Amino acid sequence: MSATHAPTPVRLTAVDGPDQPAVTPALEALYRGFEQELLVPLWTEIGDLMPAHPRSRAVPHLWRWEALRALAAQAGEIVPVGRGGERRAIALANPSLGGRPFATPTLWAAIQYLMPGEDAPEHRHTQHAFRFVVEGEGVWTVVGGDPVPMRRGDFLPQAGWNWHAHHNATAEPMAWIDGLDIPLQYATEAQFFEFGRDAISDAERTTPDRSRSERLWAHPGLRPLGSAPVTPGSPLLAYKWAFTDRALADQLAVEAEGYGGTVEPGHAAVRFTNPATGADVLPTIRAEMHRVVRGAETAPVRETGSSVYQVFDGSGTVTVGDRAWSVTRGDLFVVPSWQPFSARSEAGATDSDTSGGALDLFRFSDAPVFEALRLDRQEVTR
Ligand code: GTQ
Ligand code: FE2
Repeated sequence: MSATHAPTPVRLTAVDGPDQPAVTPALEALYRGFEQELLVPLWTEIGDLMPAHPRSRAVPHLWRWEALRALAAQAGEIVPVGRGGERRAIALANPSLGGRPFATPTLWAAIQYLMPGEDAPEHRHTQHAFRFVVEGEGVWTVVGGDPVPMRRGDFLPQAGWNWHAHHNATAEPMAWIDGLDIPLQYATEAQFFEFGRDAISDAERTTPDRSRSERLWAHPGLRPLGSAPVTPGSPLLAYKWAFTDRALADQLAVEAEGYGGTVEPGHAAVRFTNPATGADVLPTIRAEMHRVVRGAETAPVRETGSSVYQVFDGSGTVTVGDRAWSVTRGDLFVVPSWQPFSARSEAGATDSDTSGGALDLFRFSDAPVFEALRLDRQEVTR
């Protein structure tokens, strides 16, 4: 089935300009001829089509977690989750992307909410996805038949075309964020989607403390010889907070002993990687956790490609291009392509953090795509 599209006419306006031909009746006639034949010359478009440096349609924007969670809880009361709609997921819509549910031109970011005892039905799609948990627990995501617990601080990748369902096994509602490459795949016009079974099996509805994937793949530097990765992303389905936290704390301790190891003074960071390859955890999405110690400030950096951040713990000020916000736990914000970003960690009015005063920032981006296309560039702007 193909949609019918009304053809969009070409409209060319002859304008006076330094690099434009003289506006004459002959030029007007030429442009009418171009319109007739659906032709557009480069000389009227080049500034827009081939800018000197990246220009993002997306703008920096901040969403407050408190507001998101309240609306998701409201949705929990009145919007059922089931086959067809598939997920009670509510996406961040960048204010300059035409009302589309796109956080950036390439990335989807949503809050998802499951009520006690609820099931999100099984499906699969080509879009690469992950979950990140800023608070709560009680949901198991079942990926390829493997039930994986979701708890605060856990990062759970799920590469495209894996069957997946989620179920809340507790008496409390749970919220988390999803990141997917939906806008990128939308632009590629190469997506596929399939419904799975209406209900998962009793074995898949169990609530183990660790998934099979973790028991096989979550041993640093140890590759299981009997188990080959079966997906285009990481075979490890959960990166538990205890490991991430310890990696960051150890990095800062090694730095304090005078041996480096951090990105810059007071700024520790780790990337979530595929334990079978060392590459990014998903083909199209990079994910990292950053820790900025109290009082430290990161150097402003701009990069091609876009990012979404969620404050995991602590508070501080983040600066994105010409915007700056005081942020606290759960807040989400967008860094568009080539906009400088920096973060300062400082005490906040509503601090209840357990990070020793540090600002912990979860970040995901489209960097693997830009690296594959050799379009990755980075610049410190100070
Ligand atoms: O949980 O499977 O936010 O398929 C968007 C699409 C979540 C999911 C989203 C999805 C999912
Ligand atoms: Fe899904």
